[in-house]
Amino acid sequence: MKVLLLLALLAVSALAAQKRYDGYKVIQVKPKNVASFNALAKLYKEQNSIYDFWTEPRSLDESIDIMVPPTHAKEFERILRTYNLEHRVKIQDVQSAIDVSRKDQASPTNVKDPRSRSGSSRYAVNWTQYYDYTAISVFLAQMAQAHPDIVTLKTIGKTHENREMYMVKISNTPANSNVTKNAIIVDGGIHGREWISPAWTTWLINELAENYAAHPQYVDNLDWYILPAMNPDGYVYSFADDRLWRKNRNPVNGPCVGIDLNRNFGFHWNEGGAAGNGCDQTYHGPSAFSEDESANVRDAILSVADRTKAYLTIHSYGQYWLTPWGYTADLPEDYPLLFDLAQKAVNNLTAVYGTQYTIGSSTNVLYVASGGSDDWAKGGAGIPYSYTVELRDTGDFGFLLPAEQIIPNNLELWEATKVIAEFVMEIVN
Ligand code: 0X9
Ligand code: ZN
Repeated sequence: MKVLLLLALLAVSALAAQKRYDGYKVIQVKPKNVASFNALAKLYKEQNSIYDFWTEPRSLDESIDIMVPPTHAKEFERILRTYNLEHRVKIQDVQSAIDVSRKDQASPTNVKDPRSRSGSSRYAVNWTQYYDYTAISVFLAQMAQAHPDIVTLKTIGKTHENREMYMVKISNTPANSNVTKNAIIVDGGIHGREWISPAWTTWLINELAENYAAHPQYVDNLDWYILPAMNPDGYVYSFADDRLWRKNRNPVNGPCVGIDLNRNFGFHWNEGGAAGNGCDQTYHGPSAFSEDESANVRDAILSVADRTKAYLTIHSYGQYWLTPWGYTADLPEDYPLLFDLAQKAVNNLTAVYGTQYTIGSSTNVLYVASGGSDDWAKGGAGIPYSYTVELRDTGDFGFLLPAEQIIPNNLELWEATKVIAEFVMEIVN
């Protein structure tokens, strides 16, 4: 009895320590003319540490989701009135939405017995909930142990807070053979709050390894390198302290913590769409690859880049299949090829449940944002087919995507991934 009470108290105090979002609203706004677009772009540029732009200003007529704190509700209403902005409240109270989504979060992993709470499941994660970084790490070790013939777990370095970062190699090419297969890199979790992303990368590992027999061609003809969570500190912080945390946890800039790792990669770094202010959500950091996490990912990718034909970096949300470049509106020379493959992948994705994705270069579909891992993968590491994929949804839940959507999301994304895999298999060097 005493133990139960203690556990309950611990759970309550853990919740109490978390950042709260009482009275915060997510409001969808549609700028209809240049003046209102500019006003929102200015707000984004100058006050994005106050207003959290869940989606960033794109262009006229494209709606934006902005999280407005209660302290600035009046000011925001004034802006809406001044510009006569069309708007809709998407989330009435962010804290209530977070509370509802708690059921989607598996209880913290008991390190001694990570399987204790998942009951029937053989492994530490089972995609009916979102799992913490410990469970993910245990799951990776379990996969390597269960499938030593095809799964190799490699540590690629440590995070700022000293957590291990992992890369999973899925391959049945014997180490001593001189066969060289084309490779695909898939990574996820660069932004802490985008939980659906590691929920996909772990599923993909399971699909390739555990379900190998259902489709052996994808492993027989390719090597896969999967980095399931590129920002472990941010992910852990999002679980334990602040559900909506995006950046890493390096306190490099005075009172404000964190660098946006997807502005820290070294290809046209700091050439637009990245903030110089450390308090901003898109702070690019003091220099390219200044962060342990981005430097580790860079080195891991470079170690296999020569054989790698496709790079998929998985984010949420918005349902976009994006090509480089993110630093300029110019298109890469081979854009028609990238677009064509993306189109085939998205067609197969949509065929599953009708989910629509928008395809295009990230600057043209979204906004300029330099220092992204996708741009560097193509421009720096020379991987031709580099894509950022923004998963479900289009903003009904945003980052708080209910866990019951994990499996449908993954099943449709698997169809798209198979298209990429089949294409990469056929590329002759
Ligand atoms: O802004 C980002 O980093 C990505 N969107 S998110 O809402 N998940 O943060 C898009 C990145 C697209 N790629 C580049 N701009 N290079
Ligand atoms: Zn993201």
